[in-house]
Amino acid sequence: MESYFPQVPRIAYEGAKSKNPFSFRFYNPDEIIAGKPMREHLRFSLAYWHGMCAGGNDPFGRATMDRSYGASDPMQIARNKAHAAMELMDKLQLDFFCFHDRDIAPEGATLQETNARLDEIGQLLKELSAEHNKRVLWGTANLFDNPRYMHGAGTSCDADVFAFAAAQIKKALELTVMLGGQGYVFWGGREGYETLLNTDMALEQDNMARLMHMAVDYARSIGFKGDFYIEPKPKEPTKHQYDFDASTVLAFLRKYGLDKDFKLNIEANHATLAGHTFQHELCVARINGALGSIDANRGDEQLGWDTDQFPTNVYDTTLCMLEVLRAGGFTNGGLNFDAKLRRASWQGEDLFHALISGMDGFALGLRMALRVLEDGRLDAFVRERYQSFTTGIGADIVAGKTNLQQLEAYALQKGEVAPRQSGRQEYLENILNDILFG
Ligand code: XLS
Ligand code: CA
Ligand code: CA
Repeated sequence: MESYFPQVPRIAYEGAKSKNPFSFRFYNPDEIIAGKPMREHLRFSLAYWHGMCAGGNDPFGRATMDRSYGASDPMQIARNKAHAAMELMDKLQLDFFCFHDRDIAPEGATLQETNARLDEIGQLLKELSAEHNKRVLWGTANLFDNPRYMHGAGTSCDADVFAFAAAQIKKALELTVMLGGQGYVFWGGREGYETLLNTDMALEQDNMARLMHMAVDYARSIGFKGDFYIEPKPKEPTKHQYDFDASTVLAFLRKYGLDKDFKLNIEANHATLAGHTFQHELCVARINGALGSIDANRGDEQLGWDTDQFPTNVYDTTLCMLEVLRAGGFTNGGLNFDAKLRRASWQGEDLFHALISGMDGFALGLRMALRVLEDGRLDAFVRERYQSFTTGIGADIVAGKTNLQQLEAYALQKGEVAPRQSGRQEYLENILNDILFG
């Protein structure tokens, strides 16, 4: 069989001392830690769009990477790309992939032609996935690239565009189900606004919810058992995106009665664009029972846009995996590398270096998060900090047994109250370093 990455061997675990760039130093897929294999804790996924399609183009320049897979006809490129994706995933021991409809097959001149192309490549991916033992983590529809979506898709001012988007979602759901997908993502590409001077925000949000309800109804009717996700992002491409952050999305889901079917897909770079830490967004999702899946990447501290870099910051991966462990691990979700190569990393092997760095970054994060839990000092500190809510008046407050009159009586009798503890942030940060590096 033709190889698309002949220069790269299968990547195996060689341990932390390995200097072989084509090896894992921390990711040992079948190693059992905390009761299950690392691959089940992490559920790594290839993002088809970045991994197989993105060419390194930016607003100032054309593609620097060749993504033609030895073909020139767009459908032949799509077929070869599917084979190349399997080779890449096999070599990296990746079990899952995520895709947009437009990543796997090029749009045709009509919706009929586009759907026929999707049928062909969908069938090919189904056969290849069975042969290579790959699964779809989640599917989605690209409702932002085509100019028809310049005003949004589910939030467009044009009902015909809304209908077209619905048709695209229907097909993307069918593909997701056909490929055994365990999730379906709504990322509000252009679902937001540039100016309120031309925007009926109420109608746009009502319509978005209508579209999501239709998607749930249809998906369940064709046997989709997985989770729907909304992926929060505050801005870019629109000035304001309706799915601003985890809290905003939770309020939307509850307002429209979608919270039973939807969880959140939290992306690191989107969290920081919203002015939060990655850990904050994960924590908001977790404490609301809505931590579904994760788009694993990172931003750049000096840049205010979505740089989608591969995640190598071990503090971030550790704190992320702590949230995942506290949530009880993934069910249908996983860690999808929604990350792209820098424009100048253009050679075939660069994608492997990038994915190895991300996979090892998260494997190390998982190992460190488990160390944090085993060490116990951080958890013990937090427990102790809220100790006053476990007895006496605190326990009554938590049990819902108090009212303002009783608390006033308590306070009057108590007199002035002074804080009893220090927050000890610096001490705790040092403990974290001790756990990681000590
Ligand atoms: C873009 C988003 C997008 C979604 C899928 O910023 O991250 O790639 O994950 O449409
Ligand atoms: Ca994403
Ligand atoms: Ca992103």
